Amino acid sequence: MPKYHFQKVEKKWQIIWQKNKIFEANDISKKPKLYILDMFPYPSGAGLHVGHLRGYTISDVIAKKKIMEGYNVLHPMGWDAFGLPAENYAIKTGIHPQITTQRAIKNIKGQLIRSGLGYDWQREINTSKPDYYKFTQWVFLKLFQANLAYKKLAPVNFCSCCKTVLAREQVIDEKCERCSSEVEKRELEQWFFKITDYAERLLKDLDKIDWPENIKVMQRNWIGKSEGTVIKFQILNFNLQIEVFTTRVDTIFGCTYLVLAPEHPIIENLKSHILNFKSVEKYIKEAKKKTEIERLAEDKEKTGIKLEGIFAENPINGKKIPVFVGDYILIDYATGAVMGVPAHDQRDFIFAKKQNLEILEVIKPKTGNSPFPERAFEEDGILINSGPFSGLDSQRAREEIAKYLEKRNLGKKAVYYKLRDWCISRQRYWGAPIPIVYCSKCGQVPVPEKDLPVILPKIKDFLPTGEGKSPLAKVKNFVKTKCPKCKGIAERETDTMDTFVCSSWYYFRYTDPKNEKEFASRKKIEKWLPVDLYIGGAEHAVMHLLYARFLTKVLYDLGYINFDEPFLKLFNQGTIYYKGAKMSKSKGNVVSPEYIFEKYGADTMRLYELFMGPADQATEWQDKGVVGCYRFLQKVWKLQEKLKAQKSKVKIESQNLKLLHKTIKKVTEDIENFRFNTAISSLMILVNEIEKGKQIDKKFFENLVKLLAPMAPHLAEELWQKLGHKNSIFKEKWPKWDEKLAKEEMITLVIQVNGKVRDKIEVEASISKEKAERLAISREKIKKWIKGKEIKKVVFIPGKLINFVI
Ligand code: ANZ
Ligand code: ZN
Repeated sequence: MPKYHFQKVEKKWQIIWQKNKIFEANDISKKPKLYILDMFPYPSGAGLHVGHLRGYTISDVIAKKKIMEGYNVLHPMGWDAFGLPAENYAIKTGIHPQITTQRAIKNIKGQLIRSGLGYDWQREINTSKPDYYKFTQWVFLKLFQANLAYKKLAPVNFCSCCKTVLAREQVIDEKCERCSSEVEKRELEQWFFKITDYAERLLKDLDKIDWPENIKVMQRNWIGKSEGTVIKFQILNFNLQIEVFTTRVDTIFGCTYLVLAPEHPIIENLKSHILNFKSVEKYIKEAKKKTEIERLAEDKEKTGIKLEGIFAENPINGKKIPVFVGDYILIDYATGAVMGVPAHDQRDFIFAKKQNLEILEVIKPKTGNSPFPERAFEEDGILINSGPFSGLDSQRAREEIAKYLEKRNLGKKAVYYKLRDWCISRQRYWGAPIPIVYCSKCGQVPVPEKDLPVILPKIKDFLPTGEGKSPLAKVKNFVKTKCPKCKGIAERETDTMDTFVCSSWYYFRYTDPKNEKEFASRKKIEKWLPVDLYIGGAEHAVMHLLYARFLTKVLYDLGYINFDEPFLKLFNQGTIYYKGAKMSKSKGNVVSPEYIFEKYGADTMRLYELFMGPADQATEWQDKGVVGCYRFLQKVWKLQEKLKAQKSKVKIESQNLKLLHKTIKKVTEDIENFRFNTAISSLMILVNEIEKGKQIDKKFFENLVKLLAPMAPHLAEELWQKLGHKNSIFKEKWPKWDEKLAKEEMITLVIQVNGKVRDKIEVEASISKEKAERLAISREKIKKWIKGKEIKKVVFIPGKLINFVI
């Protein structure tokens, strides 16, 4: 029997698909549209390993099935080509990032094509090309014009090894995400996008999208909405006030001191009256060096220094209280000052013990005992020692006290968000230049749209400078320019944009990738967007996914688009592990797709990626599993040989027909619900069944091939051709099932206790032992017999009876 020569066959179909535009989207077709999007990769020199291919395989199977179901599918791919990984790789090898990126793209594109992934390569985009970043710069201008982009001096997280500013998200455990060096705090002029203006909408609109709950929770936490009260504390003997923000105004009678952030401006005003200012100044200087994460770390001691000679007044009872500076108070959250309530906040409790401050209990638990005075009692309860508010419960007290303060103009309700504005400045070469010009007369002048793109000059010396300046600052003929307004001599901004800006709008560009005038035409945007299904790794839970949502809302507000959420449905594929660790180049435990292509073929790889476990769960790659999938495909191939050798036409036996329709139903629904592994299992059962029969029905076999096509497209095409068809199988209709035939047969299951019939139930014929047991135990008639008794054994005869031995 001739073997299946997958290598030749796979190559052959990859060429035919490309030539016949089988997987290209149609801008004018009247068929219902579907936009299925993968998170685009950054072109790393290392290429892809089989772990990367899991998500791509999943989206590809869905896209292919949807094409067969009659949808006009947009399934594009491109390159997130700017940024640190590409640049670091270039720095390491000494070759210009443009060249290394180009090489990496060529390599990865080859890997994707060899995987049989059906992308519309006509729409390929590359964020590092001028025709793309022209519109990244346009996006910047739109935000600038809308007052959503601004520059300010800001303390930033700086990595002295990568020589660049890092976003808050790129700092992990006080270390740089990329190189693991310690992160420092520095003050630099930075560009920001005002994402904080959108905090409430970013939060609220999570309710209208179909995303995994864990990702929504992460976004909610990241946005961090907090409702509370701002209270004004008078500074004694000065006409100055300190505003604090608290979520626990019910504890105000227990406030025995205040703490200010080291950067709080009032310290400067009080300078000459602070008796120990020298020590205070020293403390502040030290604090500014630390990173935010260091300052907030739970396990770190909360330090502070008293402002000698300064006192404030608690507005609720006129109590005179001391004021401290403490580095665990952040200047850029809420008001940058807090009231200390040591009896009801553990952090304050430790602080007060250390500083020998008064600790006043003002909340008792409703029931049970308080952990106070061993530690702070942090929950809601009943107020005590709180004047007229004593006896109220915390929630009521918060309302009443807020009202009381508000009436006297001493406080008001307030809402704050943890979310910060998005710092988009990078002092790096490999990014889109920020389209701003500085003129001594006109100040910050945006580059006019007609002058875009501001081309990133091709330079040899692309190493970071380390002074907090971009390498572009060294390129004289880039920096020197004319002011767009007054035509006088001016200088360009030399920072480039965070690559998350490039990837915050790329899904628009696929709809109209060659448009030179607009980021995408309105017509094409409205044809394709929003994205119906977005697939990628859960590591993008906050940054990319939040920035993309933000940008979509901005473009919506500016009237460019008519929807305000970019991704209707999100799916995160599970991580692949190998030899006990997450598969990754740095751990040295990668399986290269090339190895699988050569030895087993792309279809085997695809099938295994899908079969290895539930698609959204982490799974271990097993070499044995790959072999199993390979054998399965060979078996399917052999069926075709058998069919060919057979002379007479056969009719399918009715049992098999039922199985076929059940399988069609199952595979269809399973793919719809990302249950690829069970879809494949049912195909395996079907194949075994066909194999058992003496003869094979052609129509029957054709249906099997169609069901297999999205997962093993090369084999399916080849079989389809061998079955005598001229067209690609992806031009065929997805099989339909007959509900009557697909219906589970029902049987009467007898339930016995100690061999005596006690009940009967109608169940599906294929019921498992576990399910039968669960059902049987829940029956009233059975409960009566087994209640309080130990079940020693359960006998199950499929399709007939279940017997409990007690
Ligand atoms: C008094 C109090 C008593 C507090 C108590 C808590 C418990 P969220 O918004 O949920 O994180 N806080 C306010 N501003 C701060 C800043 N800039 N830096 C550090 N901490 C700050 O919690 C708000 C609470 O965090 C506020 O409520 C304040 O401490 C602290 F029994 O005020 B609380
Ligand atoms: Zn000017």
